[in-house]
Amino acid sequence: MTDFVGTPDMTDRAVAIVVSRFNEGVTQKLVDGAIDALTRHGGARENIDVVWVPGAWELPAAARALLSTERYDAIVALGAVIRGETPHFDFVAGEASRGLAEVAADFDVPIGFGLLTTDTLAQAEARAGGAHGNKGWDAALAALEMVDLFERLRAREG
Ligand code: INI
Repeated sequence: MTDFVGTPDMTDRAVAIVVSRFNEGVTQKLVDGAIDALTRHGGARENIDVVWVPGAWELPAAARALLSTERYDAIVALGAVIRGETPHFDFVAGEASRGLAEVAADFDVPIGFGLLTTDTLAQAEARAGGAHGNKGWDAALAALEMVDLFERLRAREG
């Protein structure tokens, strides 16, 4: 039996953070958390690009455009969809999530999922550096772990 587990390590790797401006007070904190996670795990700032889009709906298209450049080992997708502020919450949150999963599968590149979907602004703030941690940090770390895991699995194949 062999266990495979990735170790988050951004040394010599490039990551793009794609983030929505909608609810920017929250999403900027997610970006701060993601950058902190990446740099604490060996990431050089020049290997981190931060790409802003209008809202969560635009995240999958931007992720696809970024991965088409073949410059990145992983993407970290960040946003905040808050139910109280929109009648089309389910469409925006659902399609953004589905779209990101589809892009990750199409390109075989990890996409860390840091899209908050909450009922209230307070719940989103609690997950962006508040009582419930920082989901930007978590998404960045998950993306790095998956990059390393994929590399280990490919090395095993070869
Ligand atoms: N986008 C978000 O990222 N969060 C939201 O809460 C939100 N609300 O409330 O509507 C939201 N809407 C904008 C959407 O993502 C698109 O940017 C817009 O429809 C233009 O395509």
